[in-house]
This record gives sequence, C-alpha cells and structure tokens, in this order.
Amino acid sequence: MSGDMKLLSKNLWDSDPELFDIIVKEKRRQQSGLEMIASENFTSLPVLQCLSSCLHNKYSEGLPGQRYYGGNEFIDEIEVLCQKRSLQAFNLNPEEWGVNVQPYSGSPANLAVYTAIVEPHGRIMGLDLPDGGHLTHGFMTATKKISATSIFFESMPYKVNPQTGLIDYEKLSETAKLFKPRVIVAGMSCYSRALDYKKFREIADQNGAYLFSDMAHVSGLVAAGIIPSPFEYSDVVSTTTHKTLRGPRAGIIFYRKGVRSVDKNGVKVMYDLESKINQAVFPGLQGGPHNHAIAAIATAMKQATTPEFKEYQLQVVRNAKRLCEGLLKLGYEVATGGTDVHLILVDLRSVGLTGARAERILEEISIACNKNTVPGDKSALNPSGIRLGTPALTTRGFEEKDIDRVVDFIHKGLLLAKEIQKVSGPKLVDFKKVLTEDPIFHAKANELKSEVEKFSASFPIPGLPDY
Ligand code: DSN
Repeated sequence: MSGDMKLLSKNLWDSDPELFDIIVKEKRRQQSGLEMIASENFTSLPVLQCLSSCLHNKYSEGLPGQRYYGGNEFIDEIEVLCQKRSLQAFNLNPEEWGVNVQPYSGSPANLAVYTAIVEPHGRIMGLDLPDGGHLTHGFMTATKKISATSIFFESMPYKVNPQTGLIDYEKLSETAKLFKPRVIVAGMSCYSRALDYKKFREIADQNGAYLFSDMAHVSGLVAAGIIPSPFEYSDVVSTTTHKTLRGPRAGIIFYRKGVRSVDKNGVKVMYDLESKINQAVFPGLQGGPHNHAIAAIATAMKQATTPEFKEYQLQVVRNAKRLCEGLLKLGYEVATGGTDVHLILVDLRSVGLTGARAERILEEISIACNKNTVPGDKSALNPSGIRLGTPALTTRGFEEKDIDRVVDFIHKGLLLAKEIQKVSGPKLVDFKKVLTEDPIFHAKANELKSEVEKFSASFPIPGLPDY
C-alpha cells in the first residue's frame, strides 16, 4: 500500500486525533445533557450508516434515468426507491403527487419552491418570524430585508393575535385581498397549534394564490397521522427530514400533479409544477444531489411507516402536553395555553425573566433550548420566551414521569436565574458574569447540572457505537 493510501485508510481517531477529540466531546455533551431544541432529534443507526457510505462519492446531476454523469445505475435505483417511500410515508397517490428528494435541506427546498412558482419580485405571505414563522417564509425587519425570500421576492407577513397567540386567519384574509400574493405559506418554526389548512386553502383560492405548506417541524407527526395533514389542501409541501421525522439533515419537496381546476367552460386546467420544481432544484439552485442523504431519507421513510414510529410520535405529543401542564401548574405562562404538537413556547414575562437569561441558565445546567419571541414581543432581538421541544428526549425513551423530572430541573434553573438577576441587574453580560464568576451561584448551578447529567445518563441514545 502506498503511503498516501495508508493515510487515507486509517481510522479518524488515528489520522486526526485533534478533530476526533472534539467529536467525542460533542458526543458526550449530547449524551449527558437534555436536548430540548424542538427542531433537533437523534437519528437512527441505519440513517448514519447511509450518511457515511460510499454513496457520498458519486456525482449524479439530473434525475433518475436522465443524468449528466455515467455510473448512476445504482444511484438511480436508490433515488427512485426514496421517491416511492416518501410518497408512501404520507399515503400519497403517485398519480396526484410527485416528489423531489434532492434539496440539501429545508431552506434550499423553500427557495426552490419560490424560484419555481413565483416570478422575481412576486408576492409571498408567510407567518412572521417573531410570531413563529421561519426565516425563509419572508423575514425582514423594518429597516432590512434579512432572508433571501424577502430580498428576491416581495414579502408581506401575517401574524398571530397577540392576546391569544393564535394565527389571525381573519386578518390574513383581509391582507391577502389587498396584497394579492402569488403564494401563501402555511408553516411554522415555533407555533404549538395544528394549522387550519382548509382555512389557508380558502384564502389562497379567494386570491388565486398557491398554497405552499412547509411542514418541516411536524412532518413526523403528519406521517404518523396524528395531526392534520397539509396534503389535502396544498399545491406544494416541503419538509426537512431531520426534525420530528428523525431522518438525515436534508429537505424534500412534494408537488401536485394532474388537474388543478376546471375553468368556467368546463376545461380542465392542469398542474405544471413537476418540471418547474425539478428544474428549480437542479440546475436552478443546486449541483449534484447528496446521494448519501437521499439513501438516508429512503431508510427514514421506511421507518416512518412502522407502528413503532406512530407510537413514538404519539409519545412525543404526550410528552409535550405533560411538559406544558407541569409548567402551567408551577405558574408559568405558555403561548396559546397549550400544545397540539411537539413543542411549547414558554412566555417568561410574568416571571420577570428574558428568553436569553433562561436559555443561558438552562445551558449551564445541561439543558439545551432556545430563546424565542412570544406573541406581543416588540423586538426580535430581545425575546421574552423559550421554545421547548420533546422529539429528542422521546427518542431516548422519555415518558411522562420523566418529563415531570425535566419540569422540576427547568423550574429550579429558572428560580436560580431569578436569584442571579437580583444581584446582576438588567444587563445580560452581567448576568452571565455573575453566573460563572460568583462562587455561590456557580456552585448552585454546578450542583443542578450534576443532577441533570446523572438523570440523563440513564437514557440511551441511538446511533453509532460509543467511541
Ligand atoms: N432552525 C430550525 C428551527 O429551529 O426551527 C428551522 O430551520
């Protein structure tokens, strides 16, 4: 074997111990803490095996049977299998729906959808980011266009009612009549209630708009059939595949085929989305598909049709409801008063904490979550809440009784944050300083962290064997 070949064939831990040590630290962090970021999950061993397979090496620009490179016989087989399983996982008829499984992730998938069906500077309406929407649904501030969606298209957000936290469909309907969007986006990153896709469809139809549903957060729950599905009412549906769906980090786009409508003369108007979406993904926005990810999606979609998957998703929602009830009992406020899905949004204004302080103290005690705006927040820069999700904990086997312990840890962490805040004053930088430098507070946080880590250690994590 040549010297170079020897080097290329060594294990990572032998060839690059510096990098490997960092990966080991991250693995330990994932094992020892409580992962409550609503968009994260622990994927399965088969998914990880696909991701680190030889499929990574292959270029295959184009679609199965129409590639720009040779040697794609088996890659074609995998992509066709992935398409078939993706449709099956959501009970879709291939006569009515097609799917593109090549987007690298959710944001590229969404940009491909807009590129396909909205002309440059065409109009888009999505849920505003501070109200629970996603960046790609058109986010901009009063002074700056932030997301490419708002740079290349004209964005008019719709909002939640600040009192109830629920999407204000009436207002959306009124604004849509004036703005006349080309696309209405039904989707969210932080909204704890099932979306009313029928209502979205009515509003889209009143304005001749496409209904595009981004089900990234909830696609696992949809596949399990335990929350309303967007497919009955939507023209296009996108999703990431790594959140509740628990597959690899990737994105896919479903598009309608067949008859779109019948005009007043009885003539059928057909959908023309297939070539538009496919061409927007490649060559419009992407190069070679990530074949290792496509194989991983295929195996995740197989898992998504099993009874175990449905039971997992039911437990995700039971756990989210228990988390919500536990925090409500302790006097915390939760946006919309509850949850239908895998996440809750805790409004910390009534307890006098900010989202940033809560995120920081919880991170210090090995609970990962993210600060989030709550309905009525004036600034996205200083959010008043935290988003908490249960998909990752449920994958590790957490049930309701375990969630009760998690509620207790969160409560203790937040009480400690209030104590620290009394000493540190209003600035976040001072809060962080006191937390890490004051010996008494630091010791209290450490004690809590040890309790959390001891508890967490009793739950397994799927994936590659321990290093
Ligand atoms: N970053 C994801 C989330 O946390 O919701 C969405 O892409």
